[in-house]
Amino acid sequence: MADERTPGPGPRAVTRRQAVGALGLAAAAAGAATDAAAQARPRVQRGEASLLYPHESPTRAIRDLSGLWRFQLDPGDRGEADRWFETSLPKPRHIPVPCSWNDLFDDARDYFGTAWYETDFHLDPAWRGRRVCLRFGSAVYRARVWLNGEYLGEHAGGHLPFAFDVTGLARDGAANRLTVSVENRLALDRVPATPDPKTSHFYLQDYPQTAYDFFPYCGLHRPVVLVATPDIAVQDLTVTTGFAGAAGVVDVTFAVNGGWSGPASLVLSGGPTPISAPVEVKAGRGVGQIRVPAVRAWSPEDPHLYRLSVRLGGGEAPIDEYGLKIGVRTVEVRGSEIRLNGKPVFLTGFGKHEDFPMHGKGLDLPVLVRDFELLKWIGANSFRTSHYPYSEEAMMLADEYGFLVIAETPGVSLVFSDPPDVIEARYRQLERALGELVRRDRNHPCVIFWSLANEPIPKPFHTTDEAPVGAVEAGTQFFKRLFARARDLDHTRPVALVSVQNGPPEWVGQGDVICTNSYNGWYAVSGQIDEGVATLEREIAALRAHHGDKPVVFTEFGADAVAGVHAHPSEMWSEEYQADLIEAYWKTLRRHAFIVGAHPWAFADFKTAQSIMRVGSLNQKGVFTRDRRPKLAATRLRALWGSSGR
Ligand code: GCB
Repeated sequence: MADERTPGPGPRAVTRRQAVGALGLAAAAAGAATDAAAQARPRVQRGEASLLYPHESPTRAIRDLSGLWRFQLDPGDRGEADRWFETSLPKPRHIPVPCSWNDLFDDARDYFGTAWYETDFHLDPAWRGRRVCLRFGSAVYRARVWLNGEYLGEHAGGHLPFAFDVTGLARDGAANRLTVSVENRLALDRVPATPDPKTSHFYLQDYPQTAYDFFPYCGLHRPVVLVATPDIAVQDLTVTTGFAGAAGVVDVTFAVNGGWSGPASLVLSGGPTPISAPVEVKAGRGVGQIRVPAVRAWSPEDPHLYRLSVRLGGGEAPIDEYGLKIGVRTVEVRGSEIRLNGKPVFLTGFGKHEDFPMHGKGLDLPVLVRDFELLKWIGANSFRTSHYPYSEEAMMLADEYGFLVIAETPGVSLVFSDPPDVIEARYRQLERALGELVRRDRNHPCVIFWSLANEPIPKPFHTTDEAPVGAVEAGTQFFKRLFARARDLDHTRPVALVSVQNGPPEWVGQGDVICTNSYNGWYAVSGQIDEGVATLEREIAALRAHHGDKPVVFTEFGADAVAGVHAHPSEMWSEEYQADLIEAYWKTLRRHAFIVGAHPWAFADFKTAQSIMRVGSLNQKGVFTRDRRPKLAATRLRALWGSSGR
């Protein structure tokens, strides 16, 4: 959520009175004819912005501000002191939004400081008298926002939406200037963190040095939109689903701003006939239930979605209407099984990345659709949002395609040999991100469990340091708190974290599902697939010994393959070696009933920092190339996963 408490140096705090006053001035400027109508309506006061995905409805409209914005790097951090938000950027160039800045400008590829974005917009005159919010899909890492020179607030962490109520601040009948500073310093106390070369002794240097294995793309990565709603509107919504015999049960809780009370209704369509249920909203809270006879349960085989609308008011024309697509399904862990709608599932699929040349991590709808088509082609039923929350568009499309999604926080490569105050700062950031993630994605049927972190480690990889005494215990306590928080936020889904080579068991064992990454035949026992498999068998036995009958998912395994490199007999870096190793892993994992998922790493090659480990600054463990051409492993997997295509 946008943090509006941090005041900007210089910008004035906006009080509610000023906001209302601004609307009054704008209305005067707009002319006498419209004045009469505007004044007949009650004035809308600024309040808290809703984070709900901005779907349009008969009462709601959006304006997408995507396009070419003005952009300026600020290596000397002059912008705030020189009040660029009050004037205009002194020497701007053009940048597309959404997009990462790194692949566009030669001087910006390795720029990890502050950059400024600016655009202008006019409000739709039809929006007069309505609540207007400004919503960002995500900004990596920290964004500070001004509208017409007024400071709105900031958001840190990236990958998740934030919004501001700009009612009255956005001028009606005149141009508005929106200014955003985005800063992405690679820092020790952030999530994800960058290790401090002064305190860690690396035997492998990367540039830029990160603790994680993907390029730290930065910028306004997802759409920025204006949302117009009625003054009284649905503010937040939680949907949970279950079954009662052949019927589906849809429980809905929603919040209405301003503590509103009054009649409302829920309407579910997508079955033979629409079903509605009345709800009495009291003090801003509505609770209702819909029973769906002969329900079509959501599953990968039949990803049927119903449309749920919440309508406020008792008359013909709703005061507000908010609608979204939902699926009716249950997820649970029973013994060694993950059950979807009561039946065990086996997860085939991959860890992925949001990554493509030029766009970087910017929302790229063509790539998104192509990826999902290829996932279907290869016979995947699932993927993990490694190693951060993906776009809301990706989650909606996963609902439509019927993919089972392991939704991951940005908690990648947390290192527990770092100082306690640093670990605590990361905890606070990660807990905040987890809350934002659950709030954003909890209504998606595709999300089958949460992953709280990927590969937390007692000491950084590629260092000669010893893990200090207490590092494992520090992690145990950290994850105790985080698991408790996750279960508190959502009691309807399992929670896990993804470990590497099984460990430490005290951390991963707190999960409902045991997830592990395993690189025998590559980083360990390099070049020897048979030996790698023997080591894998020992790992599997150890997992069983540590974690009883909990279900296990192998969330990563694989090998780099440079497309076009061949070898017989197969050897490392060739397409054959990658395909053989993945096949050997797959066959081994399938022999153990408590292993309920196998995700080779990765779906496609992706950009990384420069290092002697990464030819062409790419991780080449993709079974598709970065431009999505299949390697030998893709056709091998397609045969193993028995895909019939689409
Ligand atoms: C891992 C990480 C992943 C890396 C991968 C690799 O264990 O989770 O982010 O890209 O290994 O290829 O090294």
